[in-house]
Amino acid sequence: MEKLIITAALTGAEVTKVQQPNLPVSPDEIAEAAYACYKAGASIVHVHARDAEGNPTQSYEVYKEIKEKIEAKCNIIVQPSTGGATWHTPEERLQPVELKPEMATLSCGTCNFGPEVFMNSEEYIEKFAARMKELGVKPEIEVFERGMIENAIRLVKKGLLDTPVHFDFVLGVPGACPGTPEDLMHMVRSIPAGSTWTVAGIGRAETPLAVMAIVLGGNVRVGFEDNVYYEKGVMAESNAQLVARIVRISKEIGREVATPDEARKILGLK
Ligand code: KMH
Ligand code: ZN
Repeated sequence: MEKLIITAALTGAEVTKVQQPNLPVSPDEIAEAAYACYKAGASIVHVHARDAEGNPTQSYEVYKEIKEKIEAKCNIIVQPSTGGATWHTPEERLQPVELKPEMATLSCGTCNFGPEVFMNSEEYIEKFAARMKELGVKPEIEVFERGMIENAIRLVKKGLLDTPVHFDFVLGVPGACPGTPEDLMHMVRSIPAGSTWTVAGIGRAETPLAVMAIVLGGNVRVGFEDNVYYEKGVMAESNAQLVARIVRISKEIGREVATPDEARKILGLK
């Protein structure tokens, strides 16, 4: 089995400092949190930018600042979001891809997202995929519902997405696919042979689905974007604390954790 790739999803677009006082929001805070997660064992950092008021932004300039600050500290893989917040326009969302990061997320379908709708039309999925391909950015396919896997396979058939595809199953978003073990198994059985995958369990689904992924040969995403608690009723202290728990569990199970360079090899990054 390959070594385990741990992604730290540090900030997200929805969580606030009121909900999680240690949420990293400024570029300096995000870079510091990324470095702490790197030291704890993460090899990818999934980044959402915030503006000076702490609101989600897809600004090229803010992502550039964050990327440069992280890269000055360590060689963790920087994976900006192209999902942004539900109210960002597709043009806004695509901006961080122009920085030519090694990876970026690519949501492959529309779903409810709490009280909102996370809109990803075929037209824009294809535009995002085409631009990522032009710039040599490896997409991580965000899957919130089963049909989104088929949309990714369609991108492959149209020549807009290279294989092997890397999927991220985001399970437990209110309004989209729940985060049960059965749901994860169904997703894992539905992807083309040779694909790589990770799981981001939302809220209380985070740790159980992570354990499944470690055993099944998948990979794990944790962090405040997905879950702000360490256990029921107890806030997590930091993103790195959530990463450290996964490292511990993985070692106990006998699966080693990948460094960023080992993750680059496993994912075929250039
Ligand atoms: N904030 C969500 C609406 C991604 O980063 O690619 C979308 C999201 C997905 O977080
Ligand atoms: Zn995200």
